[in-house]
Amino acid sequence: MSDENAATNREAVNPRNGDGGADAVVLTGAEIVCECLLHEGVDIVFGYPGGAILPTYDALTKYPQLHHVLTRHEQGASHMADGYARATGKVGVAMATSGPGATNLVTGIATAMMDSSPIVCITGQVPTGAIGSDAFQETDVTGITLPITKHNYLVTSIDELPEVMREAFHIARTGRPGPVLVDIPKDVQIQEAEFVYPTEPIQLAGYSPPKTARARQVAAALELIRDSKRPIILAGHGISMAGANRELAQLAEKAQIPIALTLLGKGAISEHHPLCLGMMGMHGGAEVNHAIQQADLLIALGMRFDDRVTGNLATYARDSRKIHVDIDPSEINKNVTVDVGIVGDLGEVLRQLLDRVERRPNEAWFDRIAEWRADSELREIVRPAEAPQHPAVPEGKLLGAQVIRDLFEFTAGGAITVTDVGQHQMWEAQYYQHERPHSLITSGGLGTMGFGLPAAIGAKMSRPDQEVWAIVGDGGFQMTMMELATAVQERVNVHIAIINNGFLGMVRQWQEFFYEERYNQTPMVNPDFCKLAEAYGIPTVRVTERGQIEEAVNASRAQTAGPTLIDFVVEKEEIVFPMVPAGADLDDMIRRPTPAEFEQQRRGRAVAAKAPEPQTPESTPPESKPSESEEPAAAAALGSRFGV
Ligand SMILES: Cc1ncc(C[n+]2csc(CCOP(=O)(O)OP(=O)(O)O)c2C)c(N)n1
Ligand SMILES: [Mg+2]
Repeated sequence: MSDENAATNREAVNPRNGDGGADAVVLTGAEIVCECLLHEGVDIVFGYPGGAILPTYDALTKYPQLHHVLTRHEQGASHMADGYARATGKVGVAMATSGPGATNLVTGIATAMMDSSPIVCITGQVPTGAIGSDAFQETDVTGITLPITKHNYLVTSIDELPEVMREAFHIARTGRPGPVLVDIPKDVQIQEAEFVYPTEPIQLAGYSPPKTARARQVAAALELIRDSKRPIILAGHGISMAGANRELAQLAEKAQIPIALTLLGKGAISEHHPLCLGMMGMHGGAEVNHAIQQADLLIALGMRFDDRVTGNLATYARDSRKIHVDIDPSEINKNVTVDVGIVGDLGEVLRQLLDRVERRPNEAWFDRIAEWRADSELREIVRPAEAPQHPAVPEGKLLGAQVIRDLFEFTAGGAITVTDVGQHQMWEAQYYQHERPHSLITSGGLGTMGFGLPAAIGAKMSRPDQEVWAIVGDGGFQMTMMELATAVQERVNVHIAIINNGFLGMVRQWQEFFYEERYNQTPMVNPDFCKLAEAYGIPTVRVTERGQIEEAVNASRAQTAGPTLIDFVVEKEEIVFPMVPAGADLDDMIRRPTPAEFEQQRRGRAVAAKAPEPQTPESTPPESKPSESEEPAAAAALGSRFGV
């Protein structure tokens, strides 16, 4: 991530003499925090006050350029800062008091860490003299967040404060971005000192994010590309974070290499691009996973071989050579051993490769992928109205997958979508095709339920020009739905789509597949979400049939002030297909049957109902066999429960 957003809106405010110059002035620690925020280009702070941070809240009154958003829970503040950051690449800022305020930020910090999102969290701390005494609302937040921050600081002297603040933003936004926490004891906020904003270049021992690749590594990568017959690019979050989208497309086009996307890689290249295959991994396209397994060269760009995209590492892309480019050296050879590891900025490295890349396209490789895709299309349930429908689609039921597909159509694919975690998240990934970077915001690494609504509020506040949809499950929404009040208070025009299946749907799916349909603790008694939102004064509509979606979406889009909410009441027992069971081989997927297989199974079930007999192995479609996984796979259940 570049430094370009830094220090842009510095309208210097010196509350004591108002001249804003670089000359030293005497300020409190709290005022220094505000000055530094302005220097860093911050315009919005998401937070929640309390005793140990009160001096800074008081100082904020003198800085009207810093708009403070009062969340209803500190978790909301860290997710909003994260959503704000992901939508623009600017650093998001969250603020909280000590103790419970600080610990409430933790889930949001860990979420940002796992997805390399640049946020700075500022927490109040008990006075320095009281640290370690179990003082009221004391907690060791730098200790707690050590493993989930890129870096953190406890500021024990006001003299350190300006430099620490500057470093915090620098570390958050440079190299592989991530969260930084600055913990400031109350007395440090109150003390006074001369303040001059440091201007000398930041030099941190042991921290200098690499830029270009070594010529030898570039040559080695080019050789592997030239010799490959079945190459595939694996594009991750790093592409959009580095702003290397154009270079990615150019590389793929010049060398005629297909591209598979990780979940956070969506938006790296338009999903309508002919070389873009779509999403890989646990709920990725079967044709994409087959292509990865059959490839002779993986070119992994800004992705980290997460277990959700590799499946069983022992059998992962066994016959391929591997190139891995990442800004973070610790990612190279972490999960997957590679032939060529390149550490550098993706934009720079891709430009280095682009200059000299050559390859003869192999039509046979594209033909194979097309065959796999044709097979996937047979199994597809969300089809245009005029096409014959898959027999597995239940009559008169609204499917979550259909909702997402229609939302994609009726927003012309142009919205920023922010999801929560669960089945709806995977349907979003499968059915909302993204064209632009930063247009899908989702918790990929930590998989944080409750992320969706607050992150969408943050995203809309950083991109007020964009249409923003929060696509949330009925479970996750209830984890942070108190932030409806924040959206109302700030008049944030975020459109909320609840995919309401009355279940913790994704967990229910695992119980169906791997725990013999024991649906323990996954059905939910929900509130009336429309009435709930109406209590906040939010316009709502409930949708129970596919035919109602267009009108509801249009009505929602027509509202341009404040939030709106649609309660999509969908089929309870829908499954996200395909699925690679955890730990299984990547191409050993549970598939939805083709129409022909489905009819065959239906006939088989009818016969079995007359004269019950154990299922023959042949009645299970070949690719539908459950694989050996760490889950106690209930093989018998799998054969009979393939419909949606
Ligand atoms: C904070 C948190 N707790 C638990 C989980 C485990 N989990 C993953 S998906 C899921 C169910 C989500 O249900 P819902 O929000 O209704 O979405 P659906 O799957 O039904 O679309 C759960 C409990 C999680 N990801 N995050
Ligand atoms: Mg649900």
